[in-house]
Amino acid sequence: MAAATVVENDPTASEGGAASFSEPEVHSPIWNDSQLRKYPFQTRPIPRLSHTDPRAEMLINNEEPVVLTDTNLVYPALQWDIPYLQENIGNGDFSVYIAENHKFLYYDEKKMANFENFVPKSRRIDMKFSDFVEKMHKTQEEGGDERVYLQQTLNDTVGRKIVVDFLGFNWNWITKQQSKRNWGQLTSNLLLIGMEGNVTPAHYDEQQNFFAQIKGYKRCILFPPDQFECLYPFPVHHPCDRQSQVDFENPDYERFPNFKNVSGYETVVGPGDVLYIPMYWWHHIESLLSGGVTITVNFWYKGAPTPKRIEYPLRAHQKVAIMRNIEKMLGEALGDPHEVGPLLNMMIKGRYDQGFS
Ligand SMILES: O=C(O)CCC(=O)C(=O)O
Repeated sequence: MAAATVVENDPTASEGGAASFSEPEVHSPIWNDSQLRKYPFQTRPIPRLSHTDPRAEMLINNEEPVVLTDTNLVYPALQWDIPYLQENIGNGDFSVYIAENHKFLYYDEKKMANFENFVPKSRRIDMKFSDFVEKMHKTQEEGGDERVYLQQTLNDTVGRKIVVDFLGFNWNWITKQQSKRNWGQLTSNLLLIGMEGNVTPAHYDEQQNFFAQIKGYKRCILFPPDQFECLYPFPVHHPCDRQSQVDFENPDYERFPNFKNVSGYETVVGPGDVLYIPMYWWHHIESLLSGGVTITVNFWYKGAPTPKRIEYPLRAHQKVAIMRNIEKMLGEALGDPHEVGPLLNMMIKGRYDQGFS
């Protein structure tokens, strides 16, 4: 699997297609290239490993992505489908995003006051689960561009069977992962129920993530934090903070020339797979085309506290954290987020952007 444009579902690879460290196994293909969107950059496969393989431990320790194929992390949830959830998920409210097309660019509603001209391309509506299912079926039948995506933190409104399934997750394994690396608390489990073809555009999170696939197949393209310059995140005060400004399907190379140098890692996860998405790693996630509904539950953990002794040179993700803090401090000091850019430009232009003789 060398390029995002020529990804092959290698039938000799372990289930899901992406070959790397795995022993050859014979499986009939479960997805094919035609179900993957086409992008103009190269990728390498993310290793697929058993959770008992020492190489998997090493990758997580180094904060590099890996797909774990046999954690049983969400084993009881592998029976979840729309009818089962409709029966058992309870009568709580669910956040459902409705987008004008397949791209669900996240935005922080709290930051919308900073950018009054910002017009989101999706809207969030709270609805009951049965209304979501009805809306999803209707959207599918209509066959237009509009899509829906349920993204709701699991909470105590869920029914008894879901609670029992949740308690049956492999907490033993995941809690060991957390404590071994001195990660902070589990902050949330986000339940994602998406339509085929839905895309979550590239962004990074400030949390460690075990991304557990339950139903259907998702292609996950990741970029390390040192590709910040290729991915052009929105300013910190913008509602789309942490999201790339680049439209992968139609990149504007004049505005974003370094996007030509971007190079990723990718995999397709299926039921039972758990992808480790390290904190500050960019991720673009798409439910396969013509692949049916997808269901995922993620496990977001706070990162480890800053070590008492800082080691130099700093790592790329630490520099990203520094840049974020500078943007935030300047926004506060200047009293207006719109003054951050001009001040940074004044500080840099002709001084730090030309090299020194
Ligand atoms: O699955 C998706 O569409 C997005 C999930 C995501 O961005 C995350 O778990 O951090």
